[in-house]
Amino acid sequence: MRDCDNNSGFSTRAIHHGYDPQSHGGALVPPVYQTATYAFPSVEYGAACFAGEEQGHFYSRISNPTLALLEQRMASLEGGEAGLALASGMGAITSTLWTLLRPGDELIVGRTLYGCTFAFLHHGIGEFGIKVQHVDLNDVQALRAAITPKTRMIYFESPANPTLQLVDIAAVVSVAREQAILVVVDNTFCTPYLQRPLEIGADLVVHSATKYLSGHGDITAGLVVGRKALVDRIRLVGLKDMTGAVLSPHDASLLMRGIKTLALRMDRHCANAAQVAAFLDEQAEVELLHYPGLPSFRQYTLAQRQMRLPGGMIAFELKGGIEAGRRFMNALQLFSRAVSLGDAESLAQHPASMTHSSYTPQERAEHGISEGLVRLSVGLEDVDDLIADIGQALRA
Ligand code: 7XF
Repeated sequence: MRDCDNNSGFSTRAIHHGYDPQSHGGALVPPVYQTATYAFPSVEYGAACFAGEEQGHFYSRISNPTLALLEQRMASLEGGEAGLALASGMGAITSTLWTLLRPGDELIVGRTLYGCTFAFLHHGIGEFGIKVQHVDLNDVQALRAAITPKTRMIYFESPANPTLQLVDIAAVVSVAREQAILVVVDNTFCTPYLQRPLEIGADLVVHSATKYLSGHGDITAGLVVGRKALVDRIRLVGLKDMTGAVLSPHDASLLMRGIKTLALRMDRHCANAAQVAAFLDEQAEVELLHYPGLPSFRQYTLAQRQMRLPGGMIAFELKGGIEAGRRFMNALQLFSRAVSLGDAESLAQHPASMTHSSYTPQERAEHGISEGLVRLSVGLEDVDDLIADIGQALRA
């Protein structure tokens, strides 16, 4: 085994953790185990695998060596005991919630969430006897008041998609611990390079690995990381029986390739976004600007404490509202008009008509998503070119 353990640095683990080329014919890059099933040496061995008495792989909907390496590596990067790879972020979220919640349970969630997570809660699991309650999680009094003996889980994003509002993870964990309530954090916007909720006391982290983790916009993938007992249950119930949202071995390999450069890319995303945000802050056309790295950001102090760097996402509104936002977006030449985030390419999208169109207009208003909001995923291009593009689009 190479000299890489959980005490090695973040990028060293992102590149080496869990893999020894000498155990694989010297192959520098981990092989892709492109197989759906596994040959058993005996009937007894196969039966023991199915009974959980043997640890071997027996069917790729449940486990696969390529995914196992990715899972182990991500667990190390998040500071968790175990990981589970899935076919998408929604696969990770739905497999987790279907596994850990029962009819009659109550679920407390953050005020603002990604559109399909919101849809799953209200039109999916919420219709199966689970009560879903949105709470401003930065109001500890309100959180305490919302908790009942049936509260099983608190679930949130920080920063939230698309408003970038933060949740004080330590404060939520301290309330949840008093009552043995699970805390699940969607860490998609940060990745473990910027924020590690498990180290603050959360029970599970979920990811859309479609975003920064893979980093190149060429796969959809999801991850769950946390305590082994919980992750094992999500694998054997949520993934195996309820969603079947298994990641392909080839996509697991692409995801590991992306993770190797995560720290480098995140540093650049954050540096570029900080300069784009500073530029937007000076423009007369900009009415409201949300970027955790600006001193004017309402939760700037929390951002400084909780996130290593302020991230690559920016949300803003123009003085002319939705119409001005539309004109601005249509005039962009270097930024692509596209949903998703965390790619090398800079992206601009309109949450109300795109990522958060599964909310009704009234729901968007209640959850703090204004109709004119524009969301930028600042990519890895030269920042002067990005600023020039935004400048010309604002004048258009
Ligand atoms: O199933 P996916 O891999 O697309 O991940 C779902 C998901 C989960 N959590 C957060 C915080 C997310 O942002 C997403 C996906 N969001 C994309 C976006 O906001 O652009 C989806 C494009 S519709």
